[in-house]
Amino acid sequence: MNQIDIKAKAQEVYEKGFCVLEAVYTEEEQAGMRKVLDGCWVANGSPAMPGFGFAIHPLMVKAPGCAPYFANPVVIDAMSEVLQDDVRLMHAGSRISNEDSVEQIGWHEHYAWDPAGLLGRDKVERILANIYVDGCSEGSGNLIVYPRAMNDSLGEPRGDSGARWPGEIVVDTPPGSVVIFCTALRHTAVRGSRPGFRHLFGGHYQGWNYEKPHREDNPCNVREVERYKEQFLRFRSLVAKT
Ligand SMILES: O=C(O)CCC(=O)C(=O)O
Ligand SMILES: [Fe+2]
Repeated sequence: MNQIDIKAKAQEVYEKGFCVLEAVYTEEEQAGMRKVLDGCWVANGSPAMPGFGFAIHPLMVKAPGCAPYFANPVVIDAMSEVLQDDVRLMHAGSRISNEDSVEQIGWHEHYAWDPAGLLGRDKVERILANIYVDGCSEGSGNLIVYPRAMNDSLGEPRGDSGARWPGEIVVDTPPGSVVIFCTALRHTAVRGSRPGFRHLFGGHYQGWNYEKPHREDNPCNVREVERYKEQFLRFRSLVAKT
């Protein structure tokens, strides 16, 4: 874990839109994350998962037990390097899917601001960091991205929403990995060959000094996480100004 070159990872986000932090959560942590997410699914009546799967938003309100897992120092340091600022959690959510879920979700991005802003920007202003509890693989289901450099124009989609695109990159990671990506990175995800749940959760992040609102911002600094803020200072730093 401590061999990860944070600066090189941040550079990858600037050059191709994403980077992978491999296996930054232990097996024990992975089991803990599954327990929290599955508990939320059960508490909601264990619904079937056609289409996109089971979405949990806002995660901090519906599954506050996820909060401690946001406090991963390697992930926070890498995000800080990308954002060139202290890191603030702006949105938290989860997607659980299984063999009943759609074979491929539609290609999309999360930029939401005027795409003209991409051309002249001097840093990546907002990122996602997805925790792939079960990894991203042929078995568990890959994340697929269309690479972009920081100042590339958003441009038109490279194909149909539900198709595979020439030039795409299939992301493959072991369990407990995190993928950090620019909100402007187009991505999709495919169903795995293995039956069972695929657990994903994570957040959108901005620097504390970059206050631009975004349509996906959701409440993170909520009553449900008060206890975790006291217990986990790195988590606190994500949701409360120090
Ligand atoms: O399921 C995935 O790997 C990606 C889900 C997604 O679109 C996202 O987290 O923004
Ligand atoms: Fe997405």
